Amino acid sequence: MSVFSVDHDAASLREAFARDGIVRLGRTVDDAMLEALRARSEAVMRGEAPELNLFFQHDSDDGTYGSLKRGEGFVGPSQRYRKVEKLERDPIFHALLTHPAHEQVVRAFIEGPVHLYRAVLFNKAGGSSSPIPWHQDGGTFWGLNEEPFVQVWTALDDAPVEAGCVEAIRGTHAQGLATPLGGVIPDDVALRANAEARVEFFPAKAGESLLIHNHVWHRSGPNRTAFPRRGFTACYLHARVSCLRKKRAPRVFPLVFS
Ligand SMILES: O=C(O)CCC(=O)C(=O)O
Repeated sequence: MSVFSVDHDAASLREAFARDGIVRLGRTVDDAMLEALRARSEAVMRGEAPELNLFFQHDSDDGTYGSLKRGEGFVGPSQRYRKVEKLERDPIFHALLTHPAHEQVVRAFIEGPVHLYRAVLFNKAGGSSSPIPWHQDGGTFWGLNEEPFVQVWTALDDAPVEAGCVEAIRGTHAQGLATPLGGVIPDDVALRANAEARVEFFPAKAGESLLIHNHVWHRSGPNRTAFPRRGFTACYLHARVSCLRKKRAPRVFPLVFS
């Protein structure tokens, strides 16, 4: 694995992140690793890794977020899954989330042992795919005793505007959560904040990463190209962060950097 170092030293990264809540990290992953990740994504969606017991969500038939089906999981081989989670169980994705360039970024924010909250592939199949609305990755929905804030998103394919690149509103992380529950930002809140006029597009080339604050308002559009647009995101936690859920046994988060 060749190692790219990110475009910032720790101090300038912290400054940009505190100000904007989203920072371009430049190229972090080399072509060989990208090839392996893309091939693995396709294999996983064909159902070739049942032993990993991954979480799947298929894209909706009509290309809207509102008609996504929840709770169905794997519904057969398809390259139209919009989301695959628990990828820390896969050695190829595990190599990405523990990549030295990503550790360099995480270490600018978290000292000591680092745990992983989630490792997710966001796939937008070519031709048709649903957008992701404005949201924040936190709140009571995430069920933690402390709000997570560090996630590194990496483009596995070129992600231009027309393929549904990440979009965000700089600085919105500083206002905290729009709702205590977190997740999707209600339309009236987005309207009052004049979100449409403030949106910024973050197109990325394959292998480039973004550092995203969990509370920065972000979303992505449909993929209007003929090619897949895959992005992988890993959210990291201080080891002191714990799961608050009561109905089932609390989650235990895997250690990624010791
Ligand atoms: O990959 C995308 O389209 C968006 C990713 C995202 O929303 C997230 O990481 O929370």
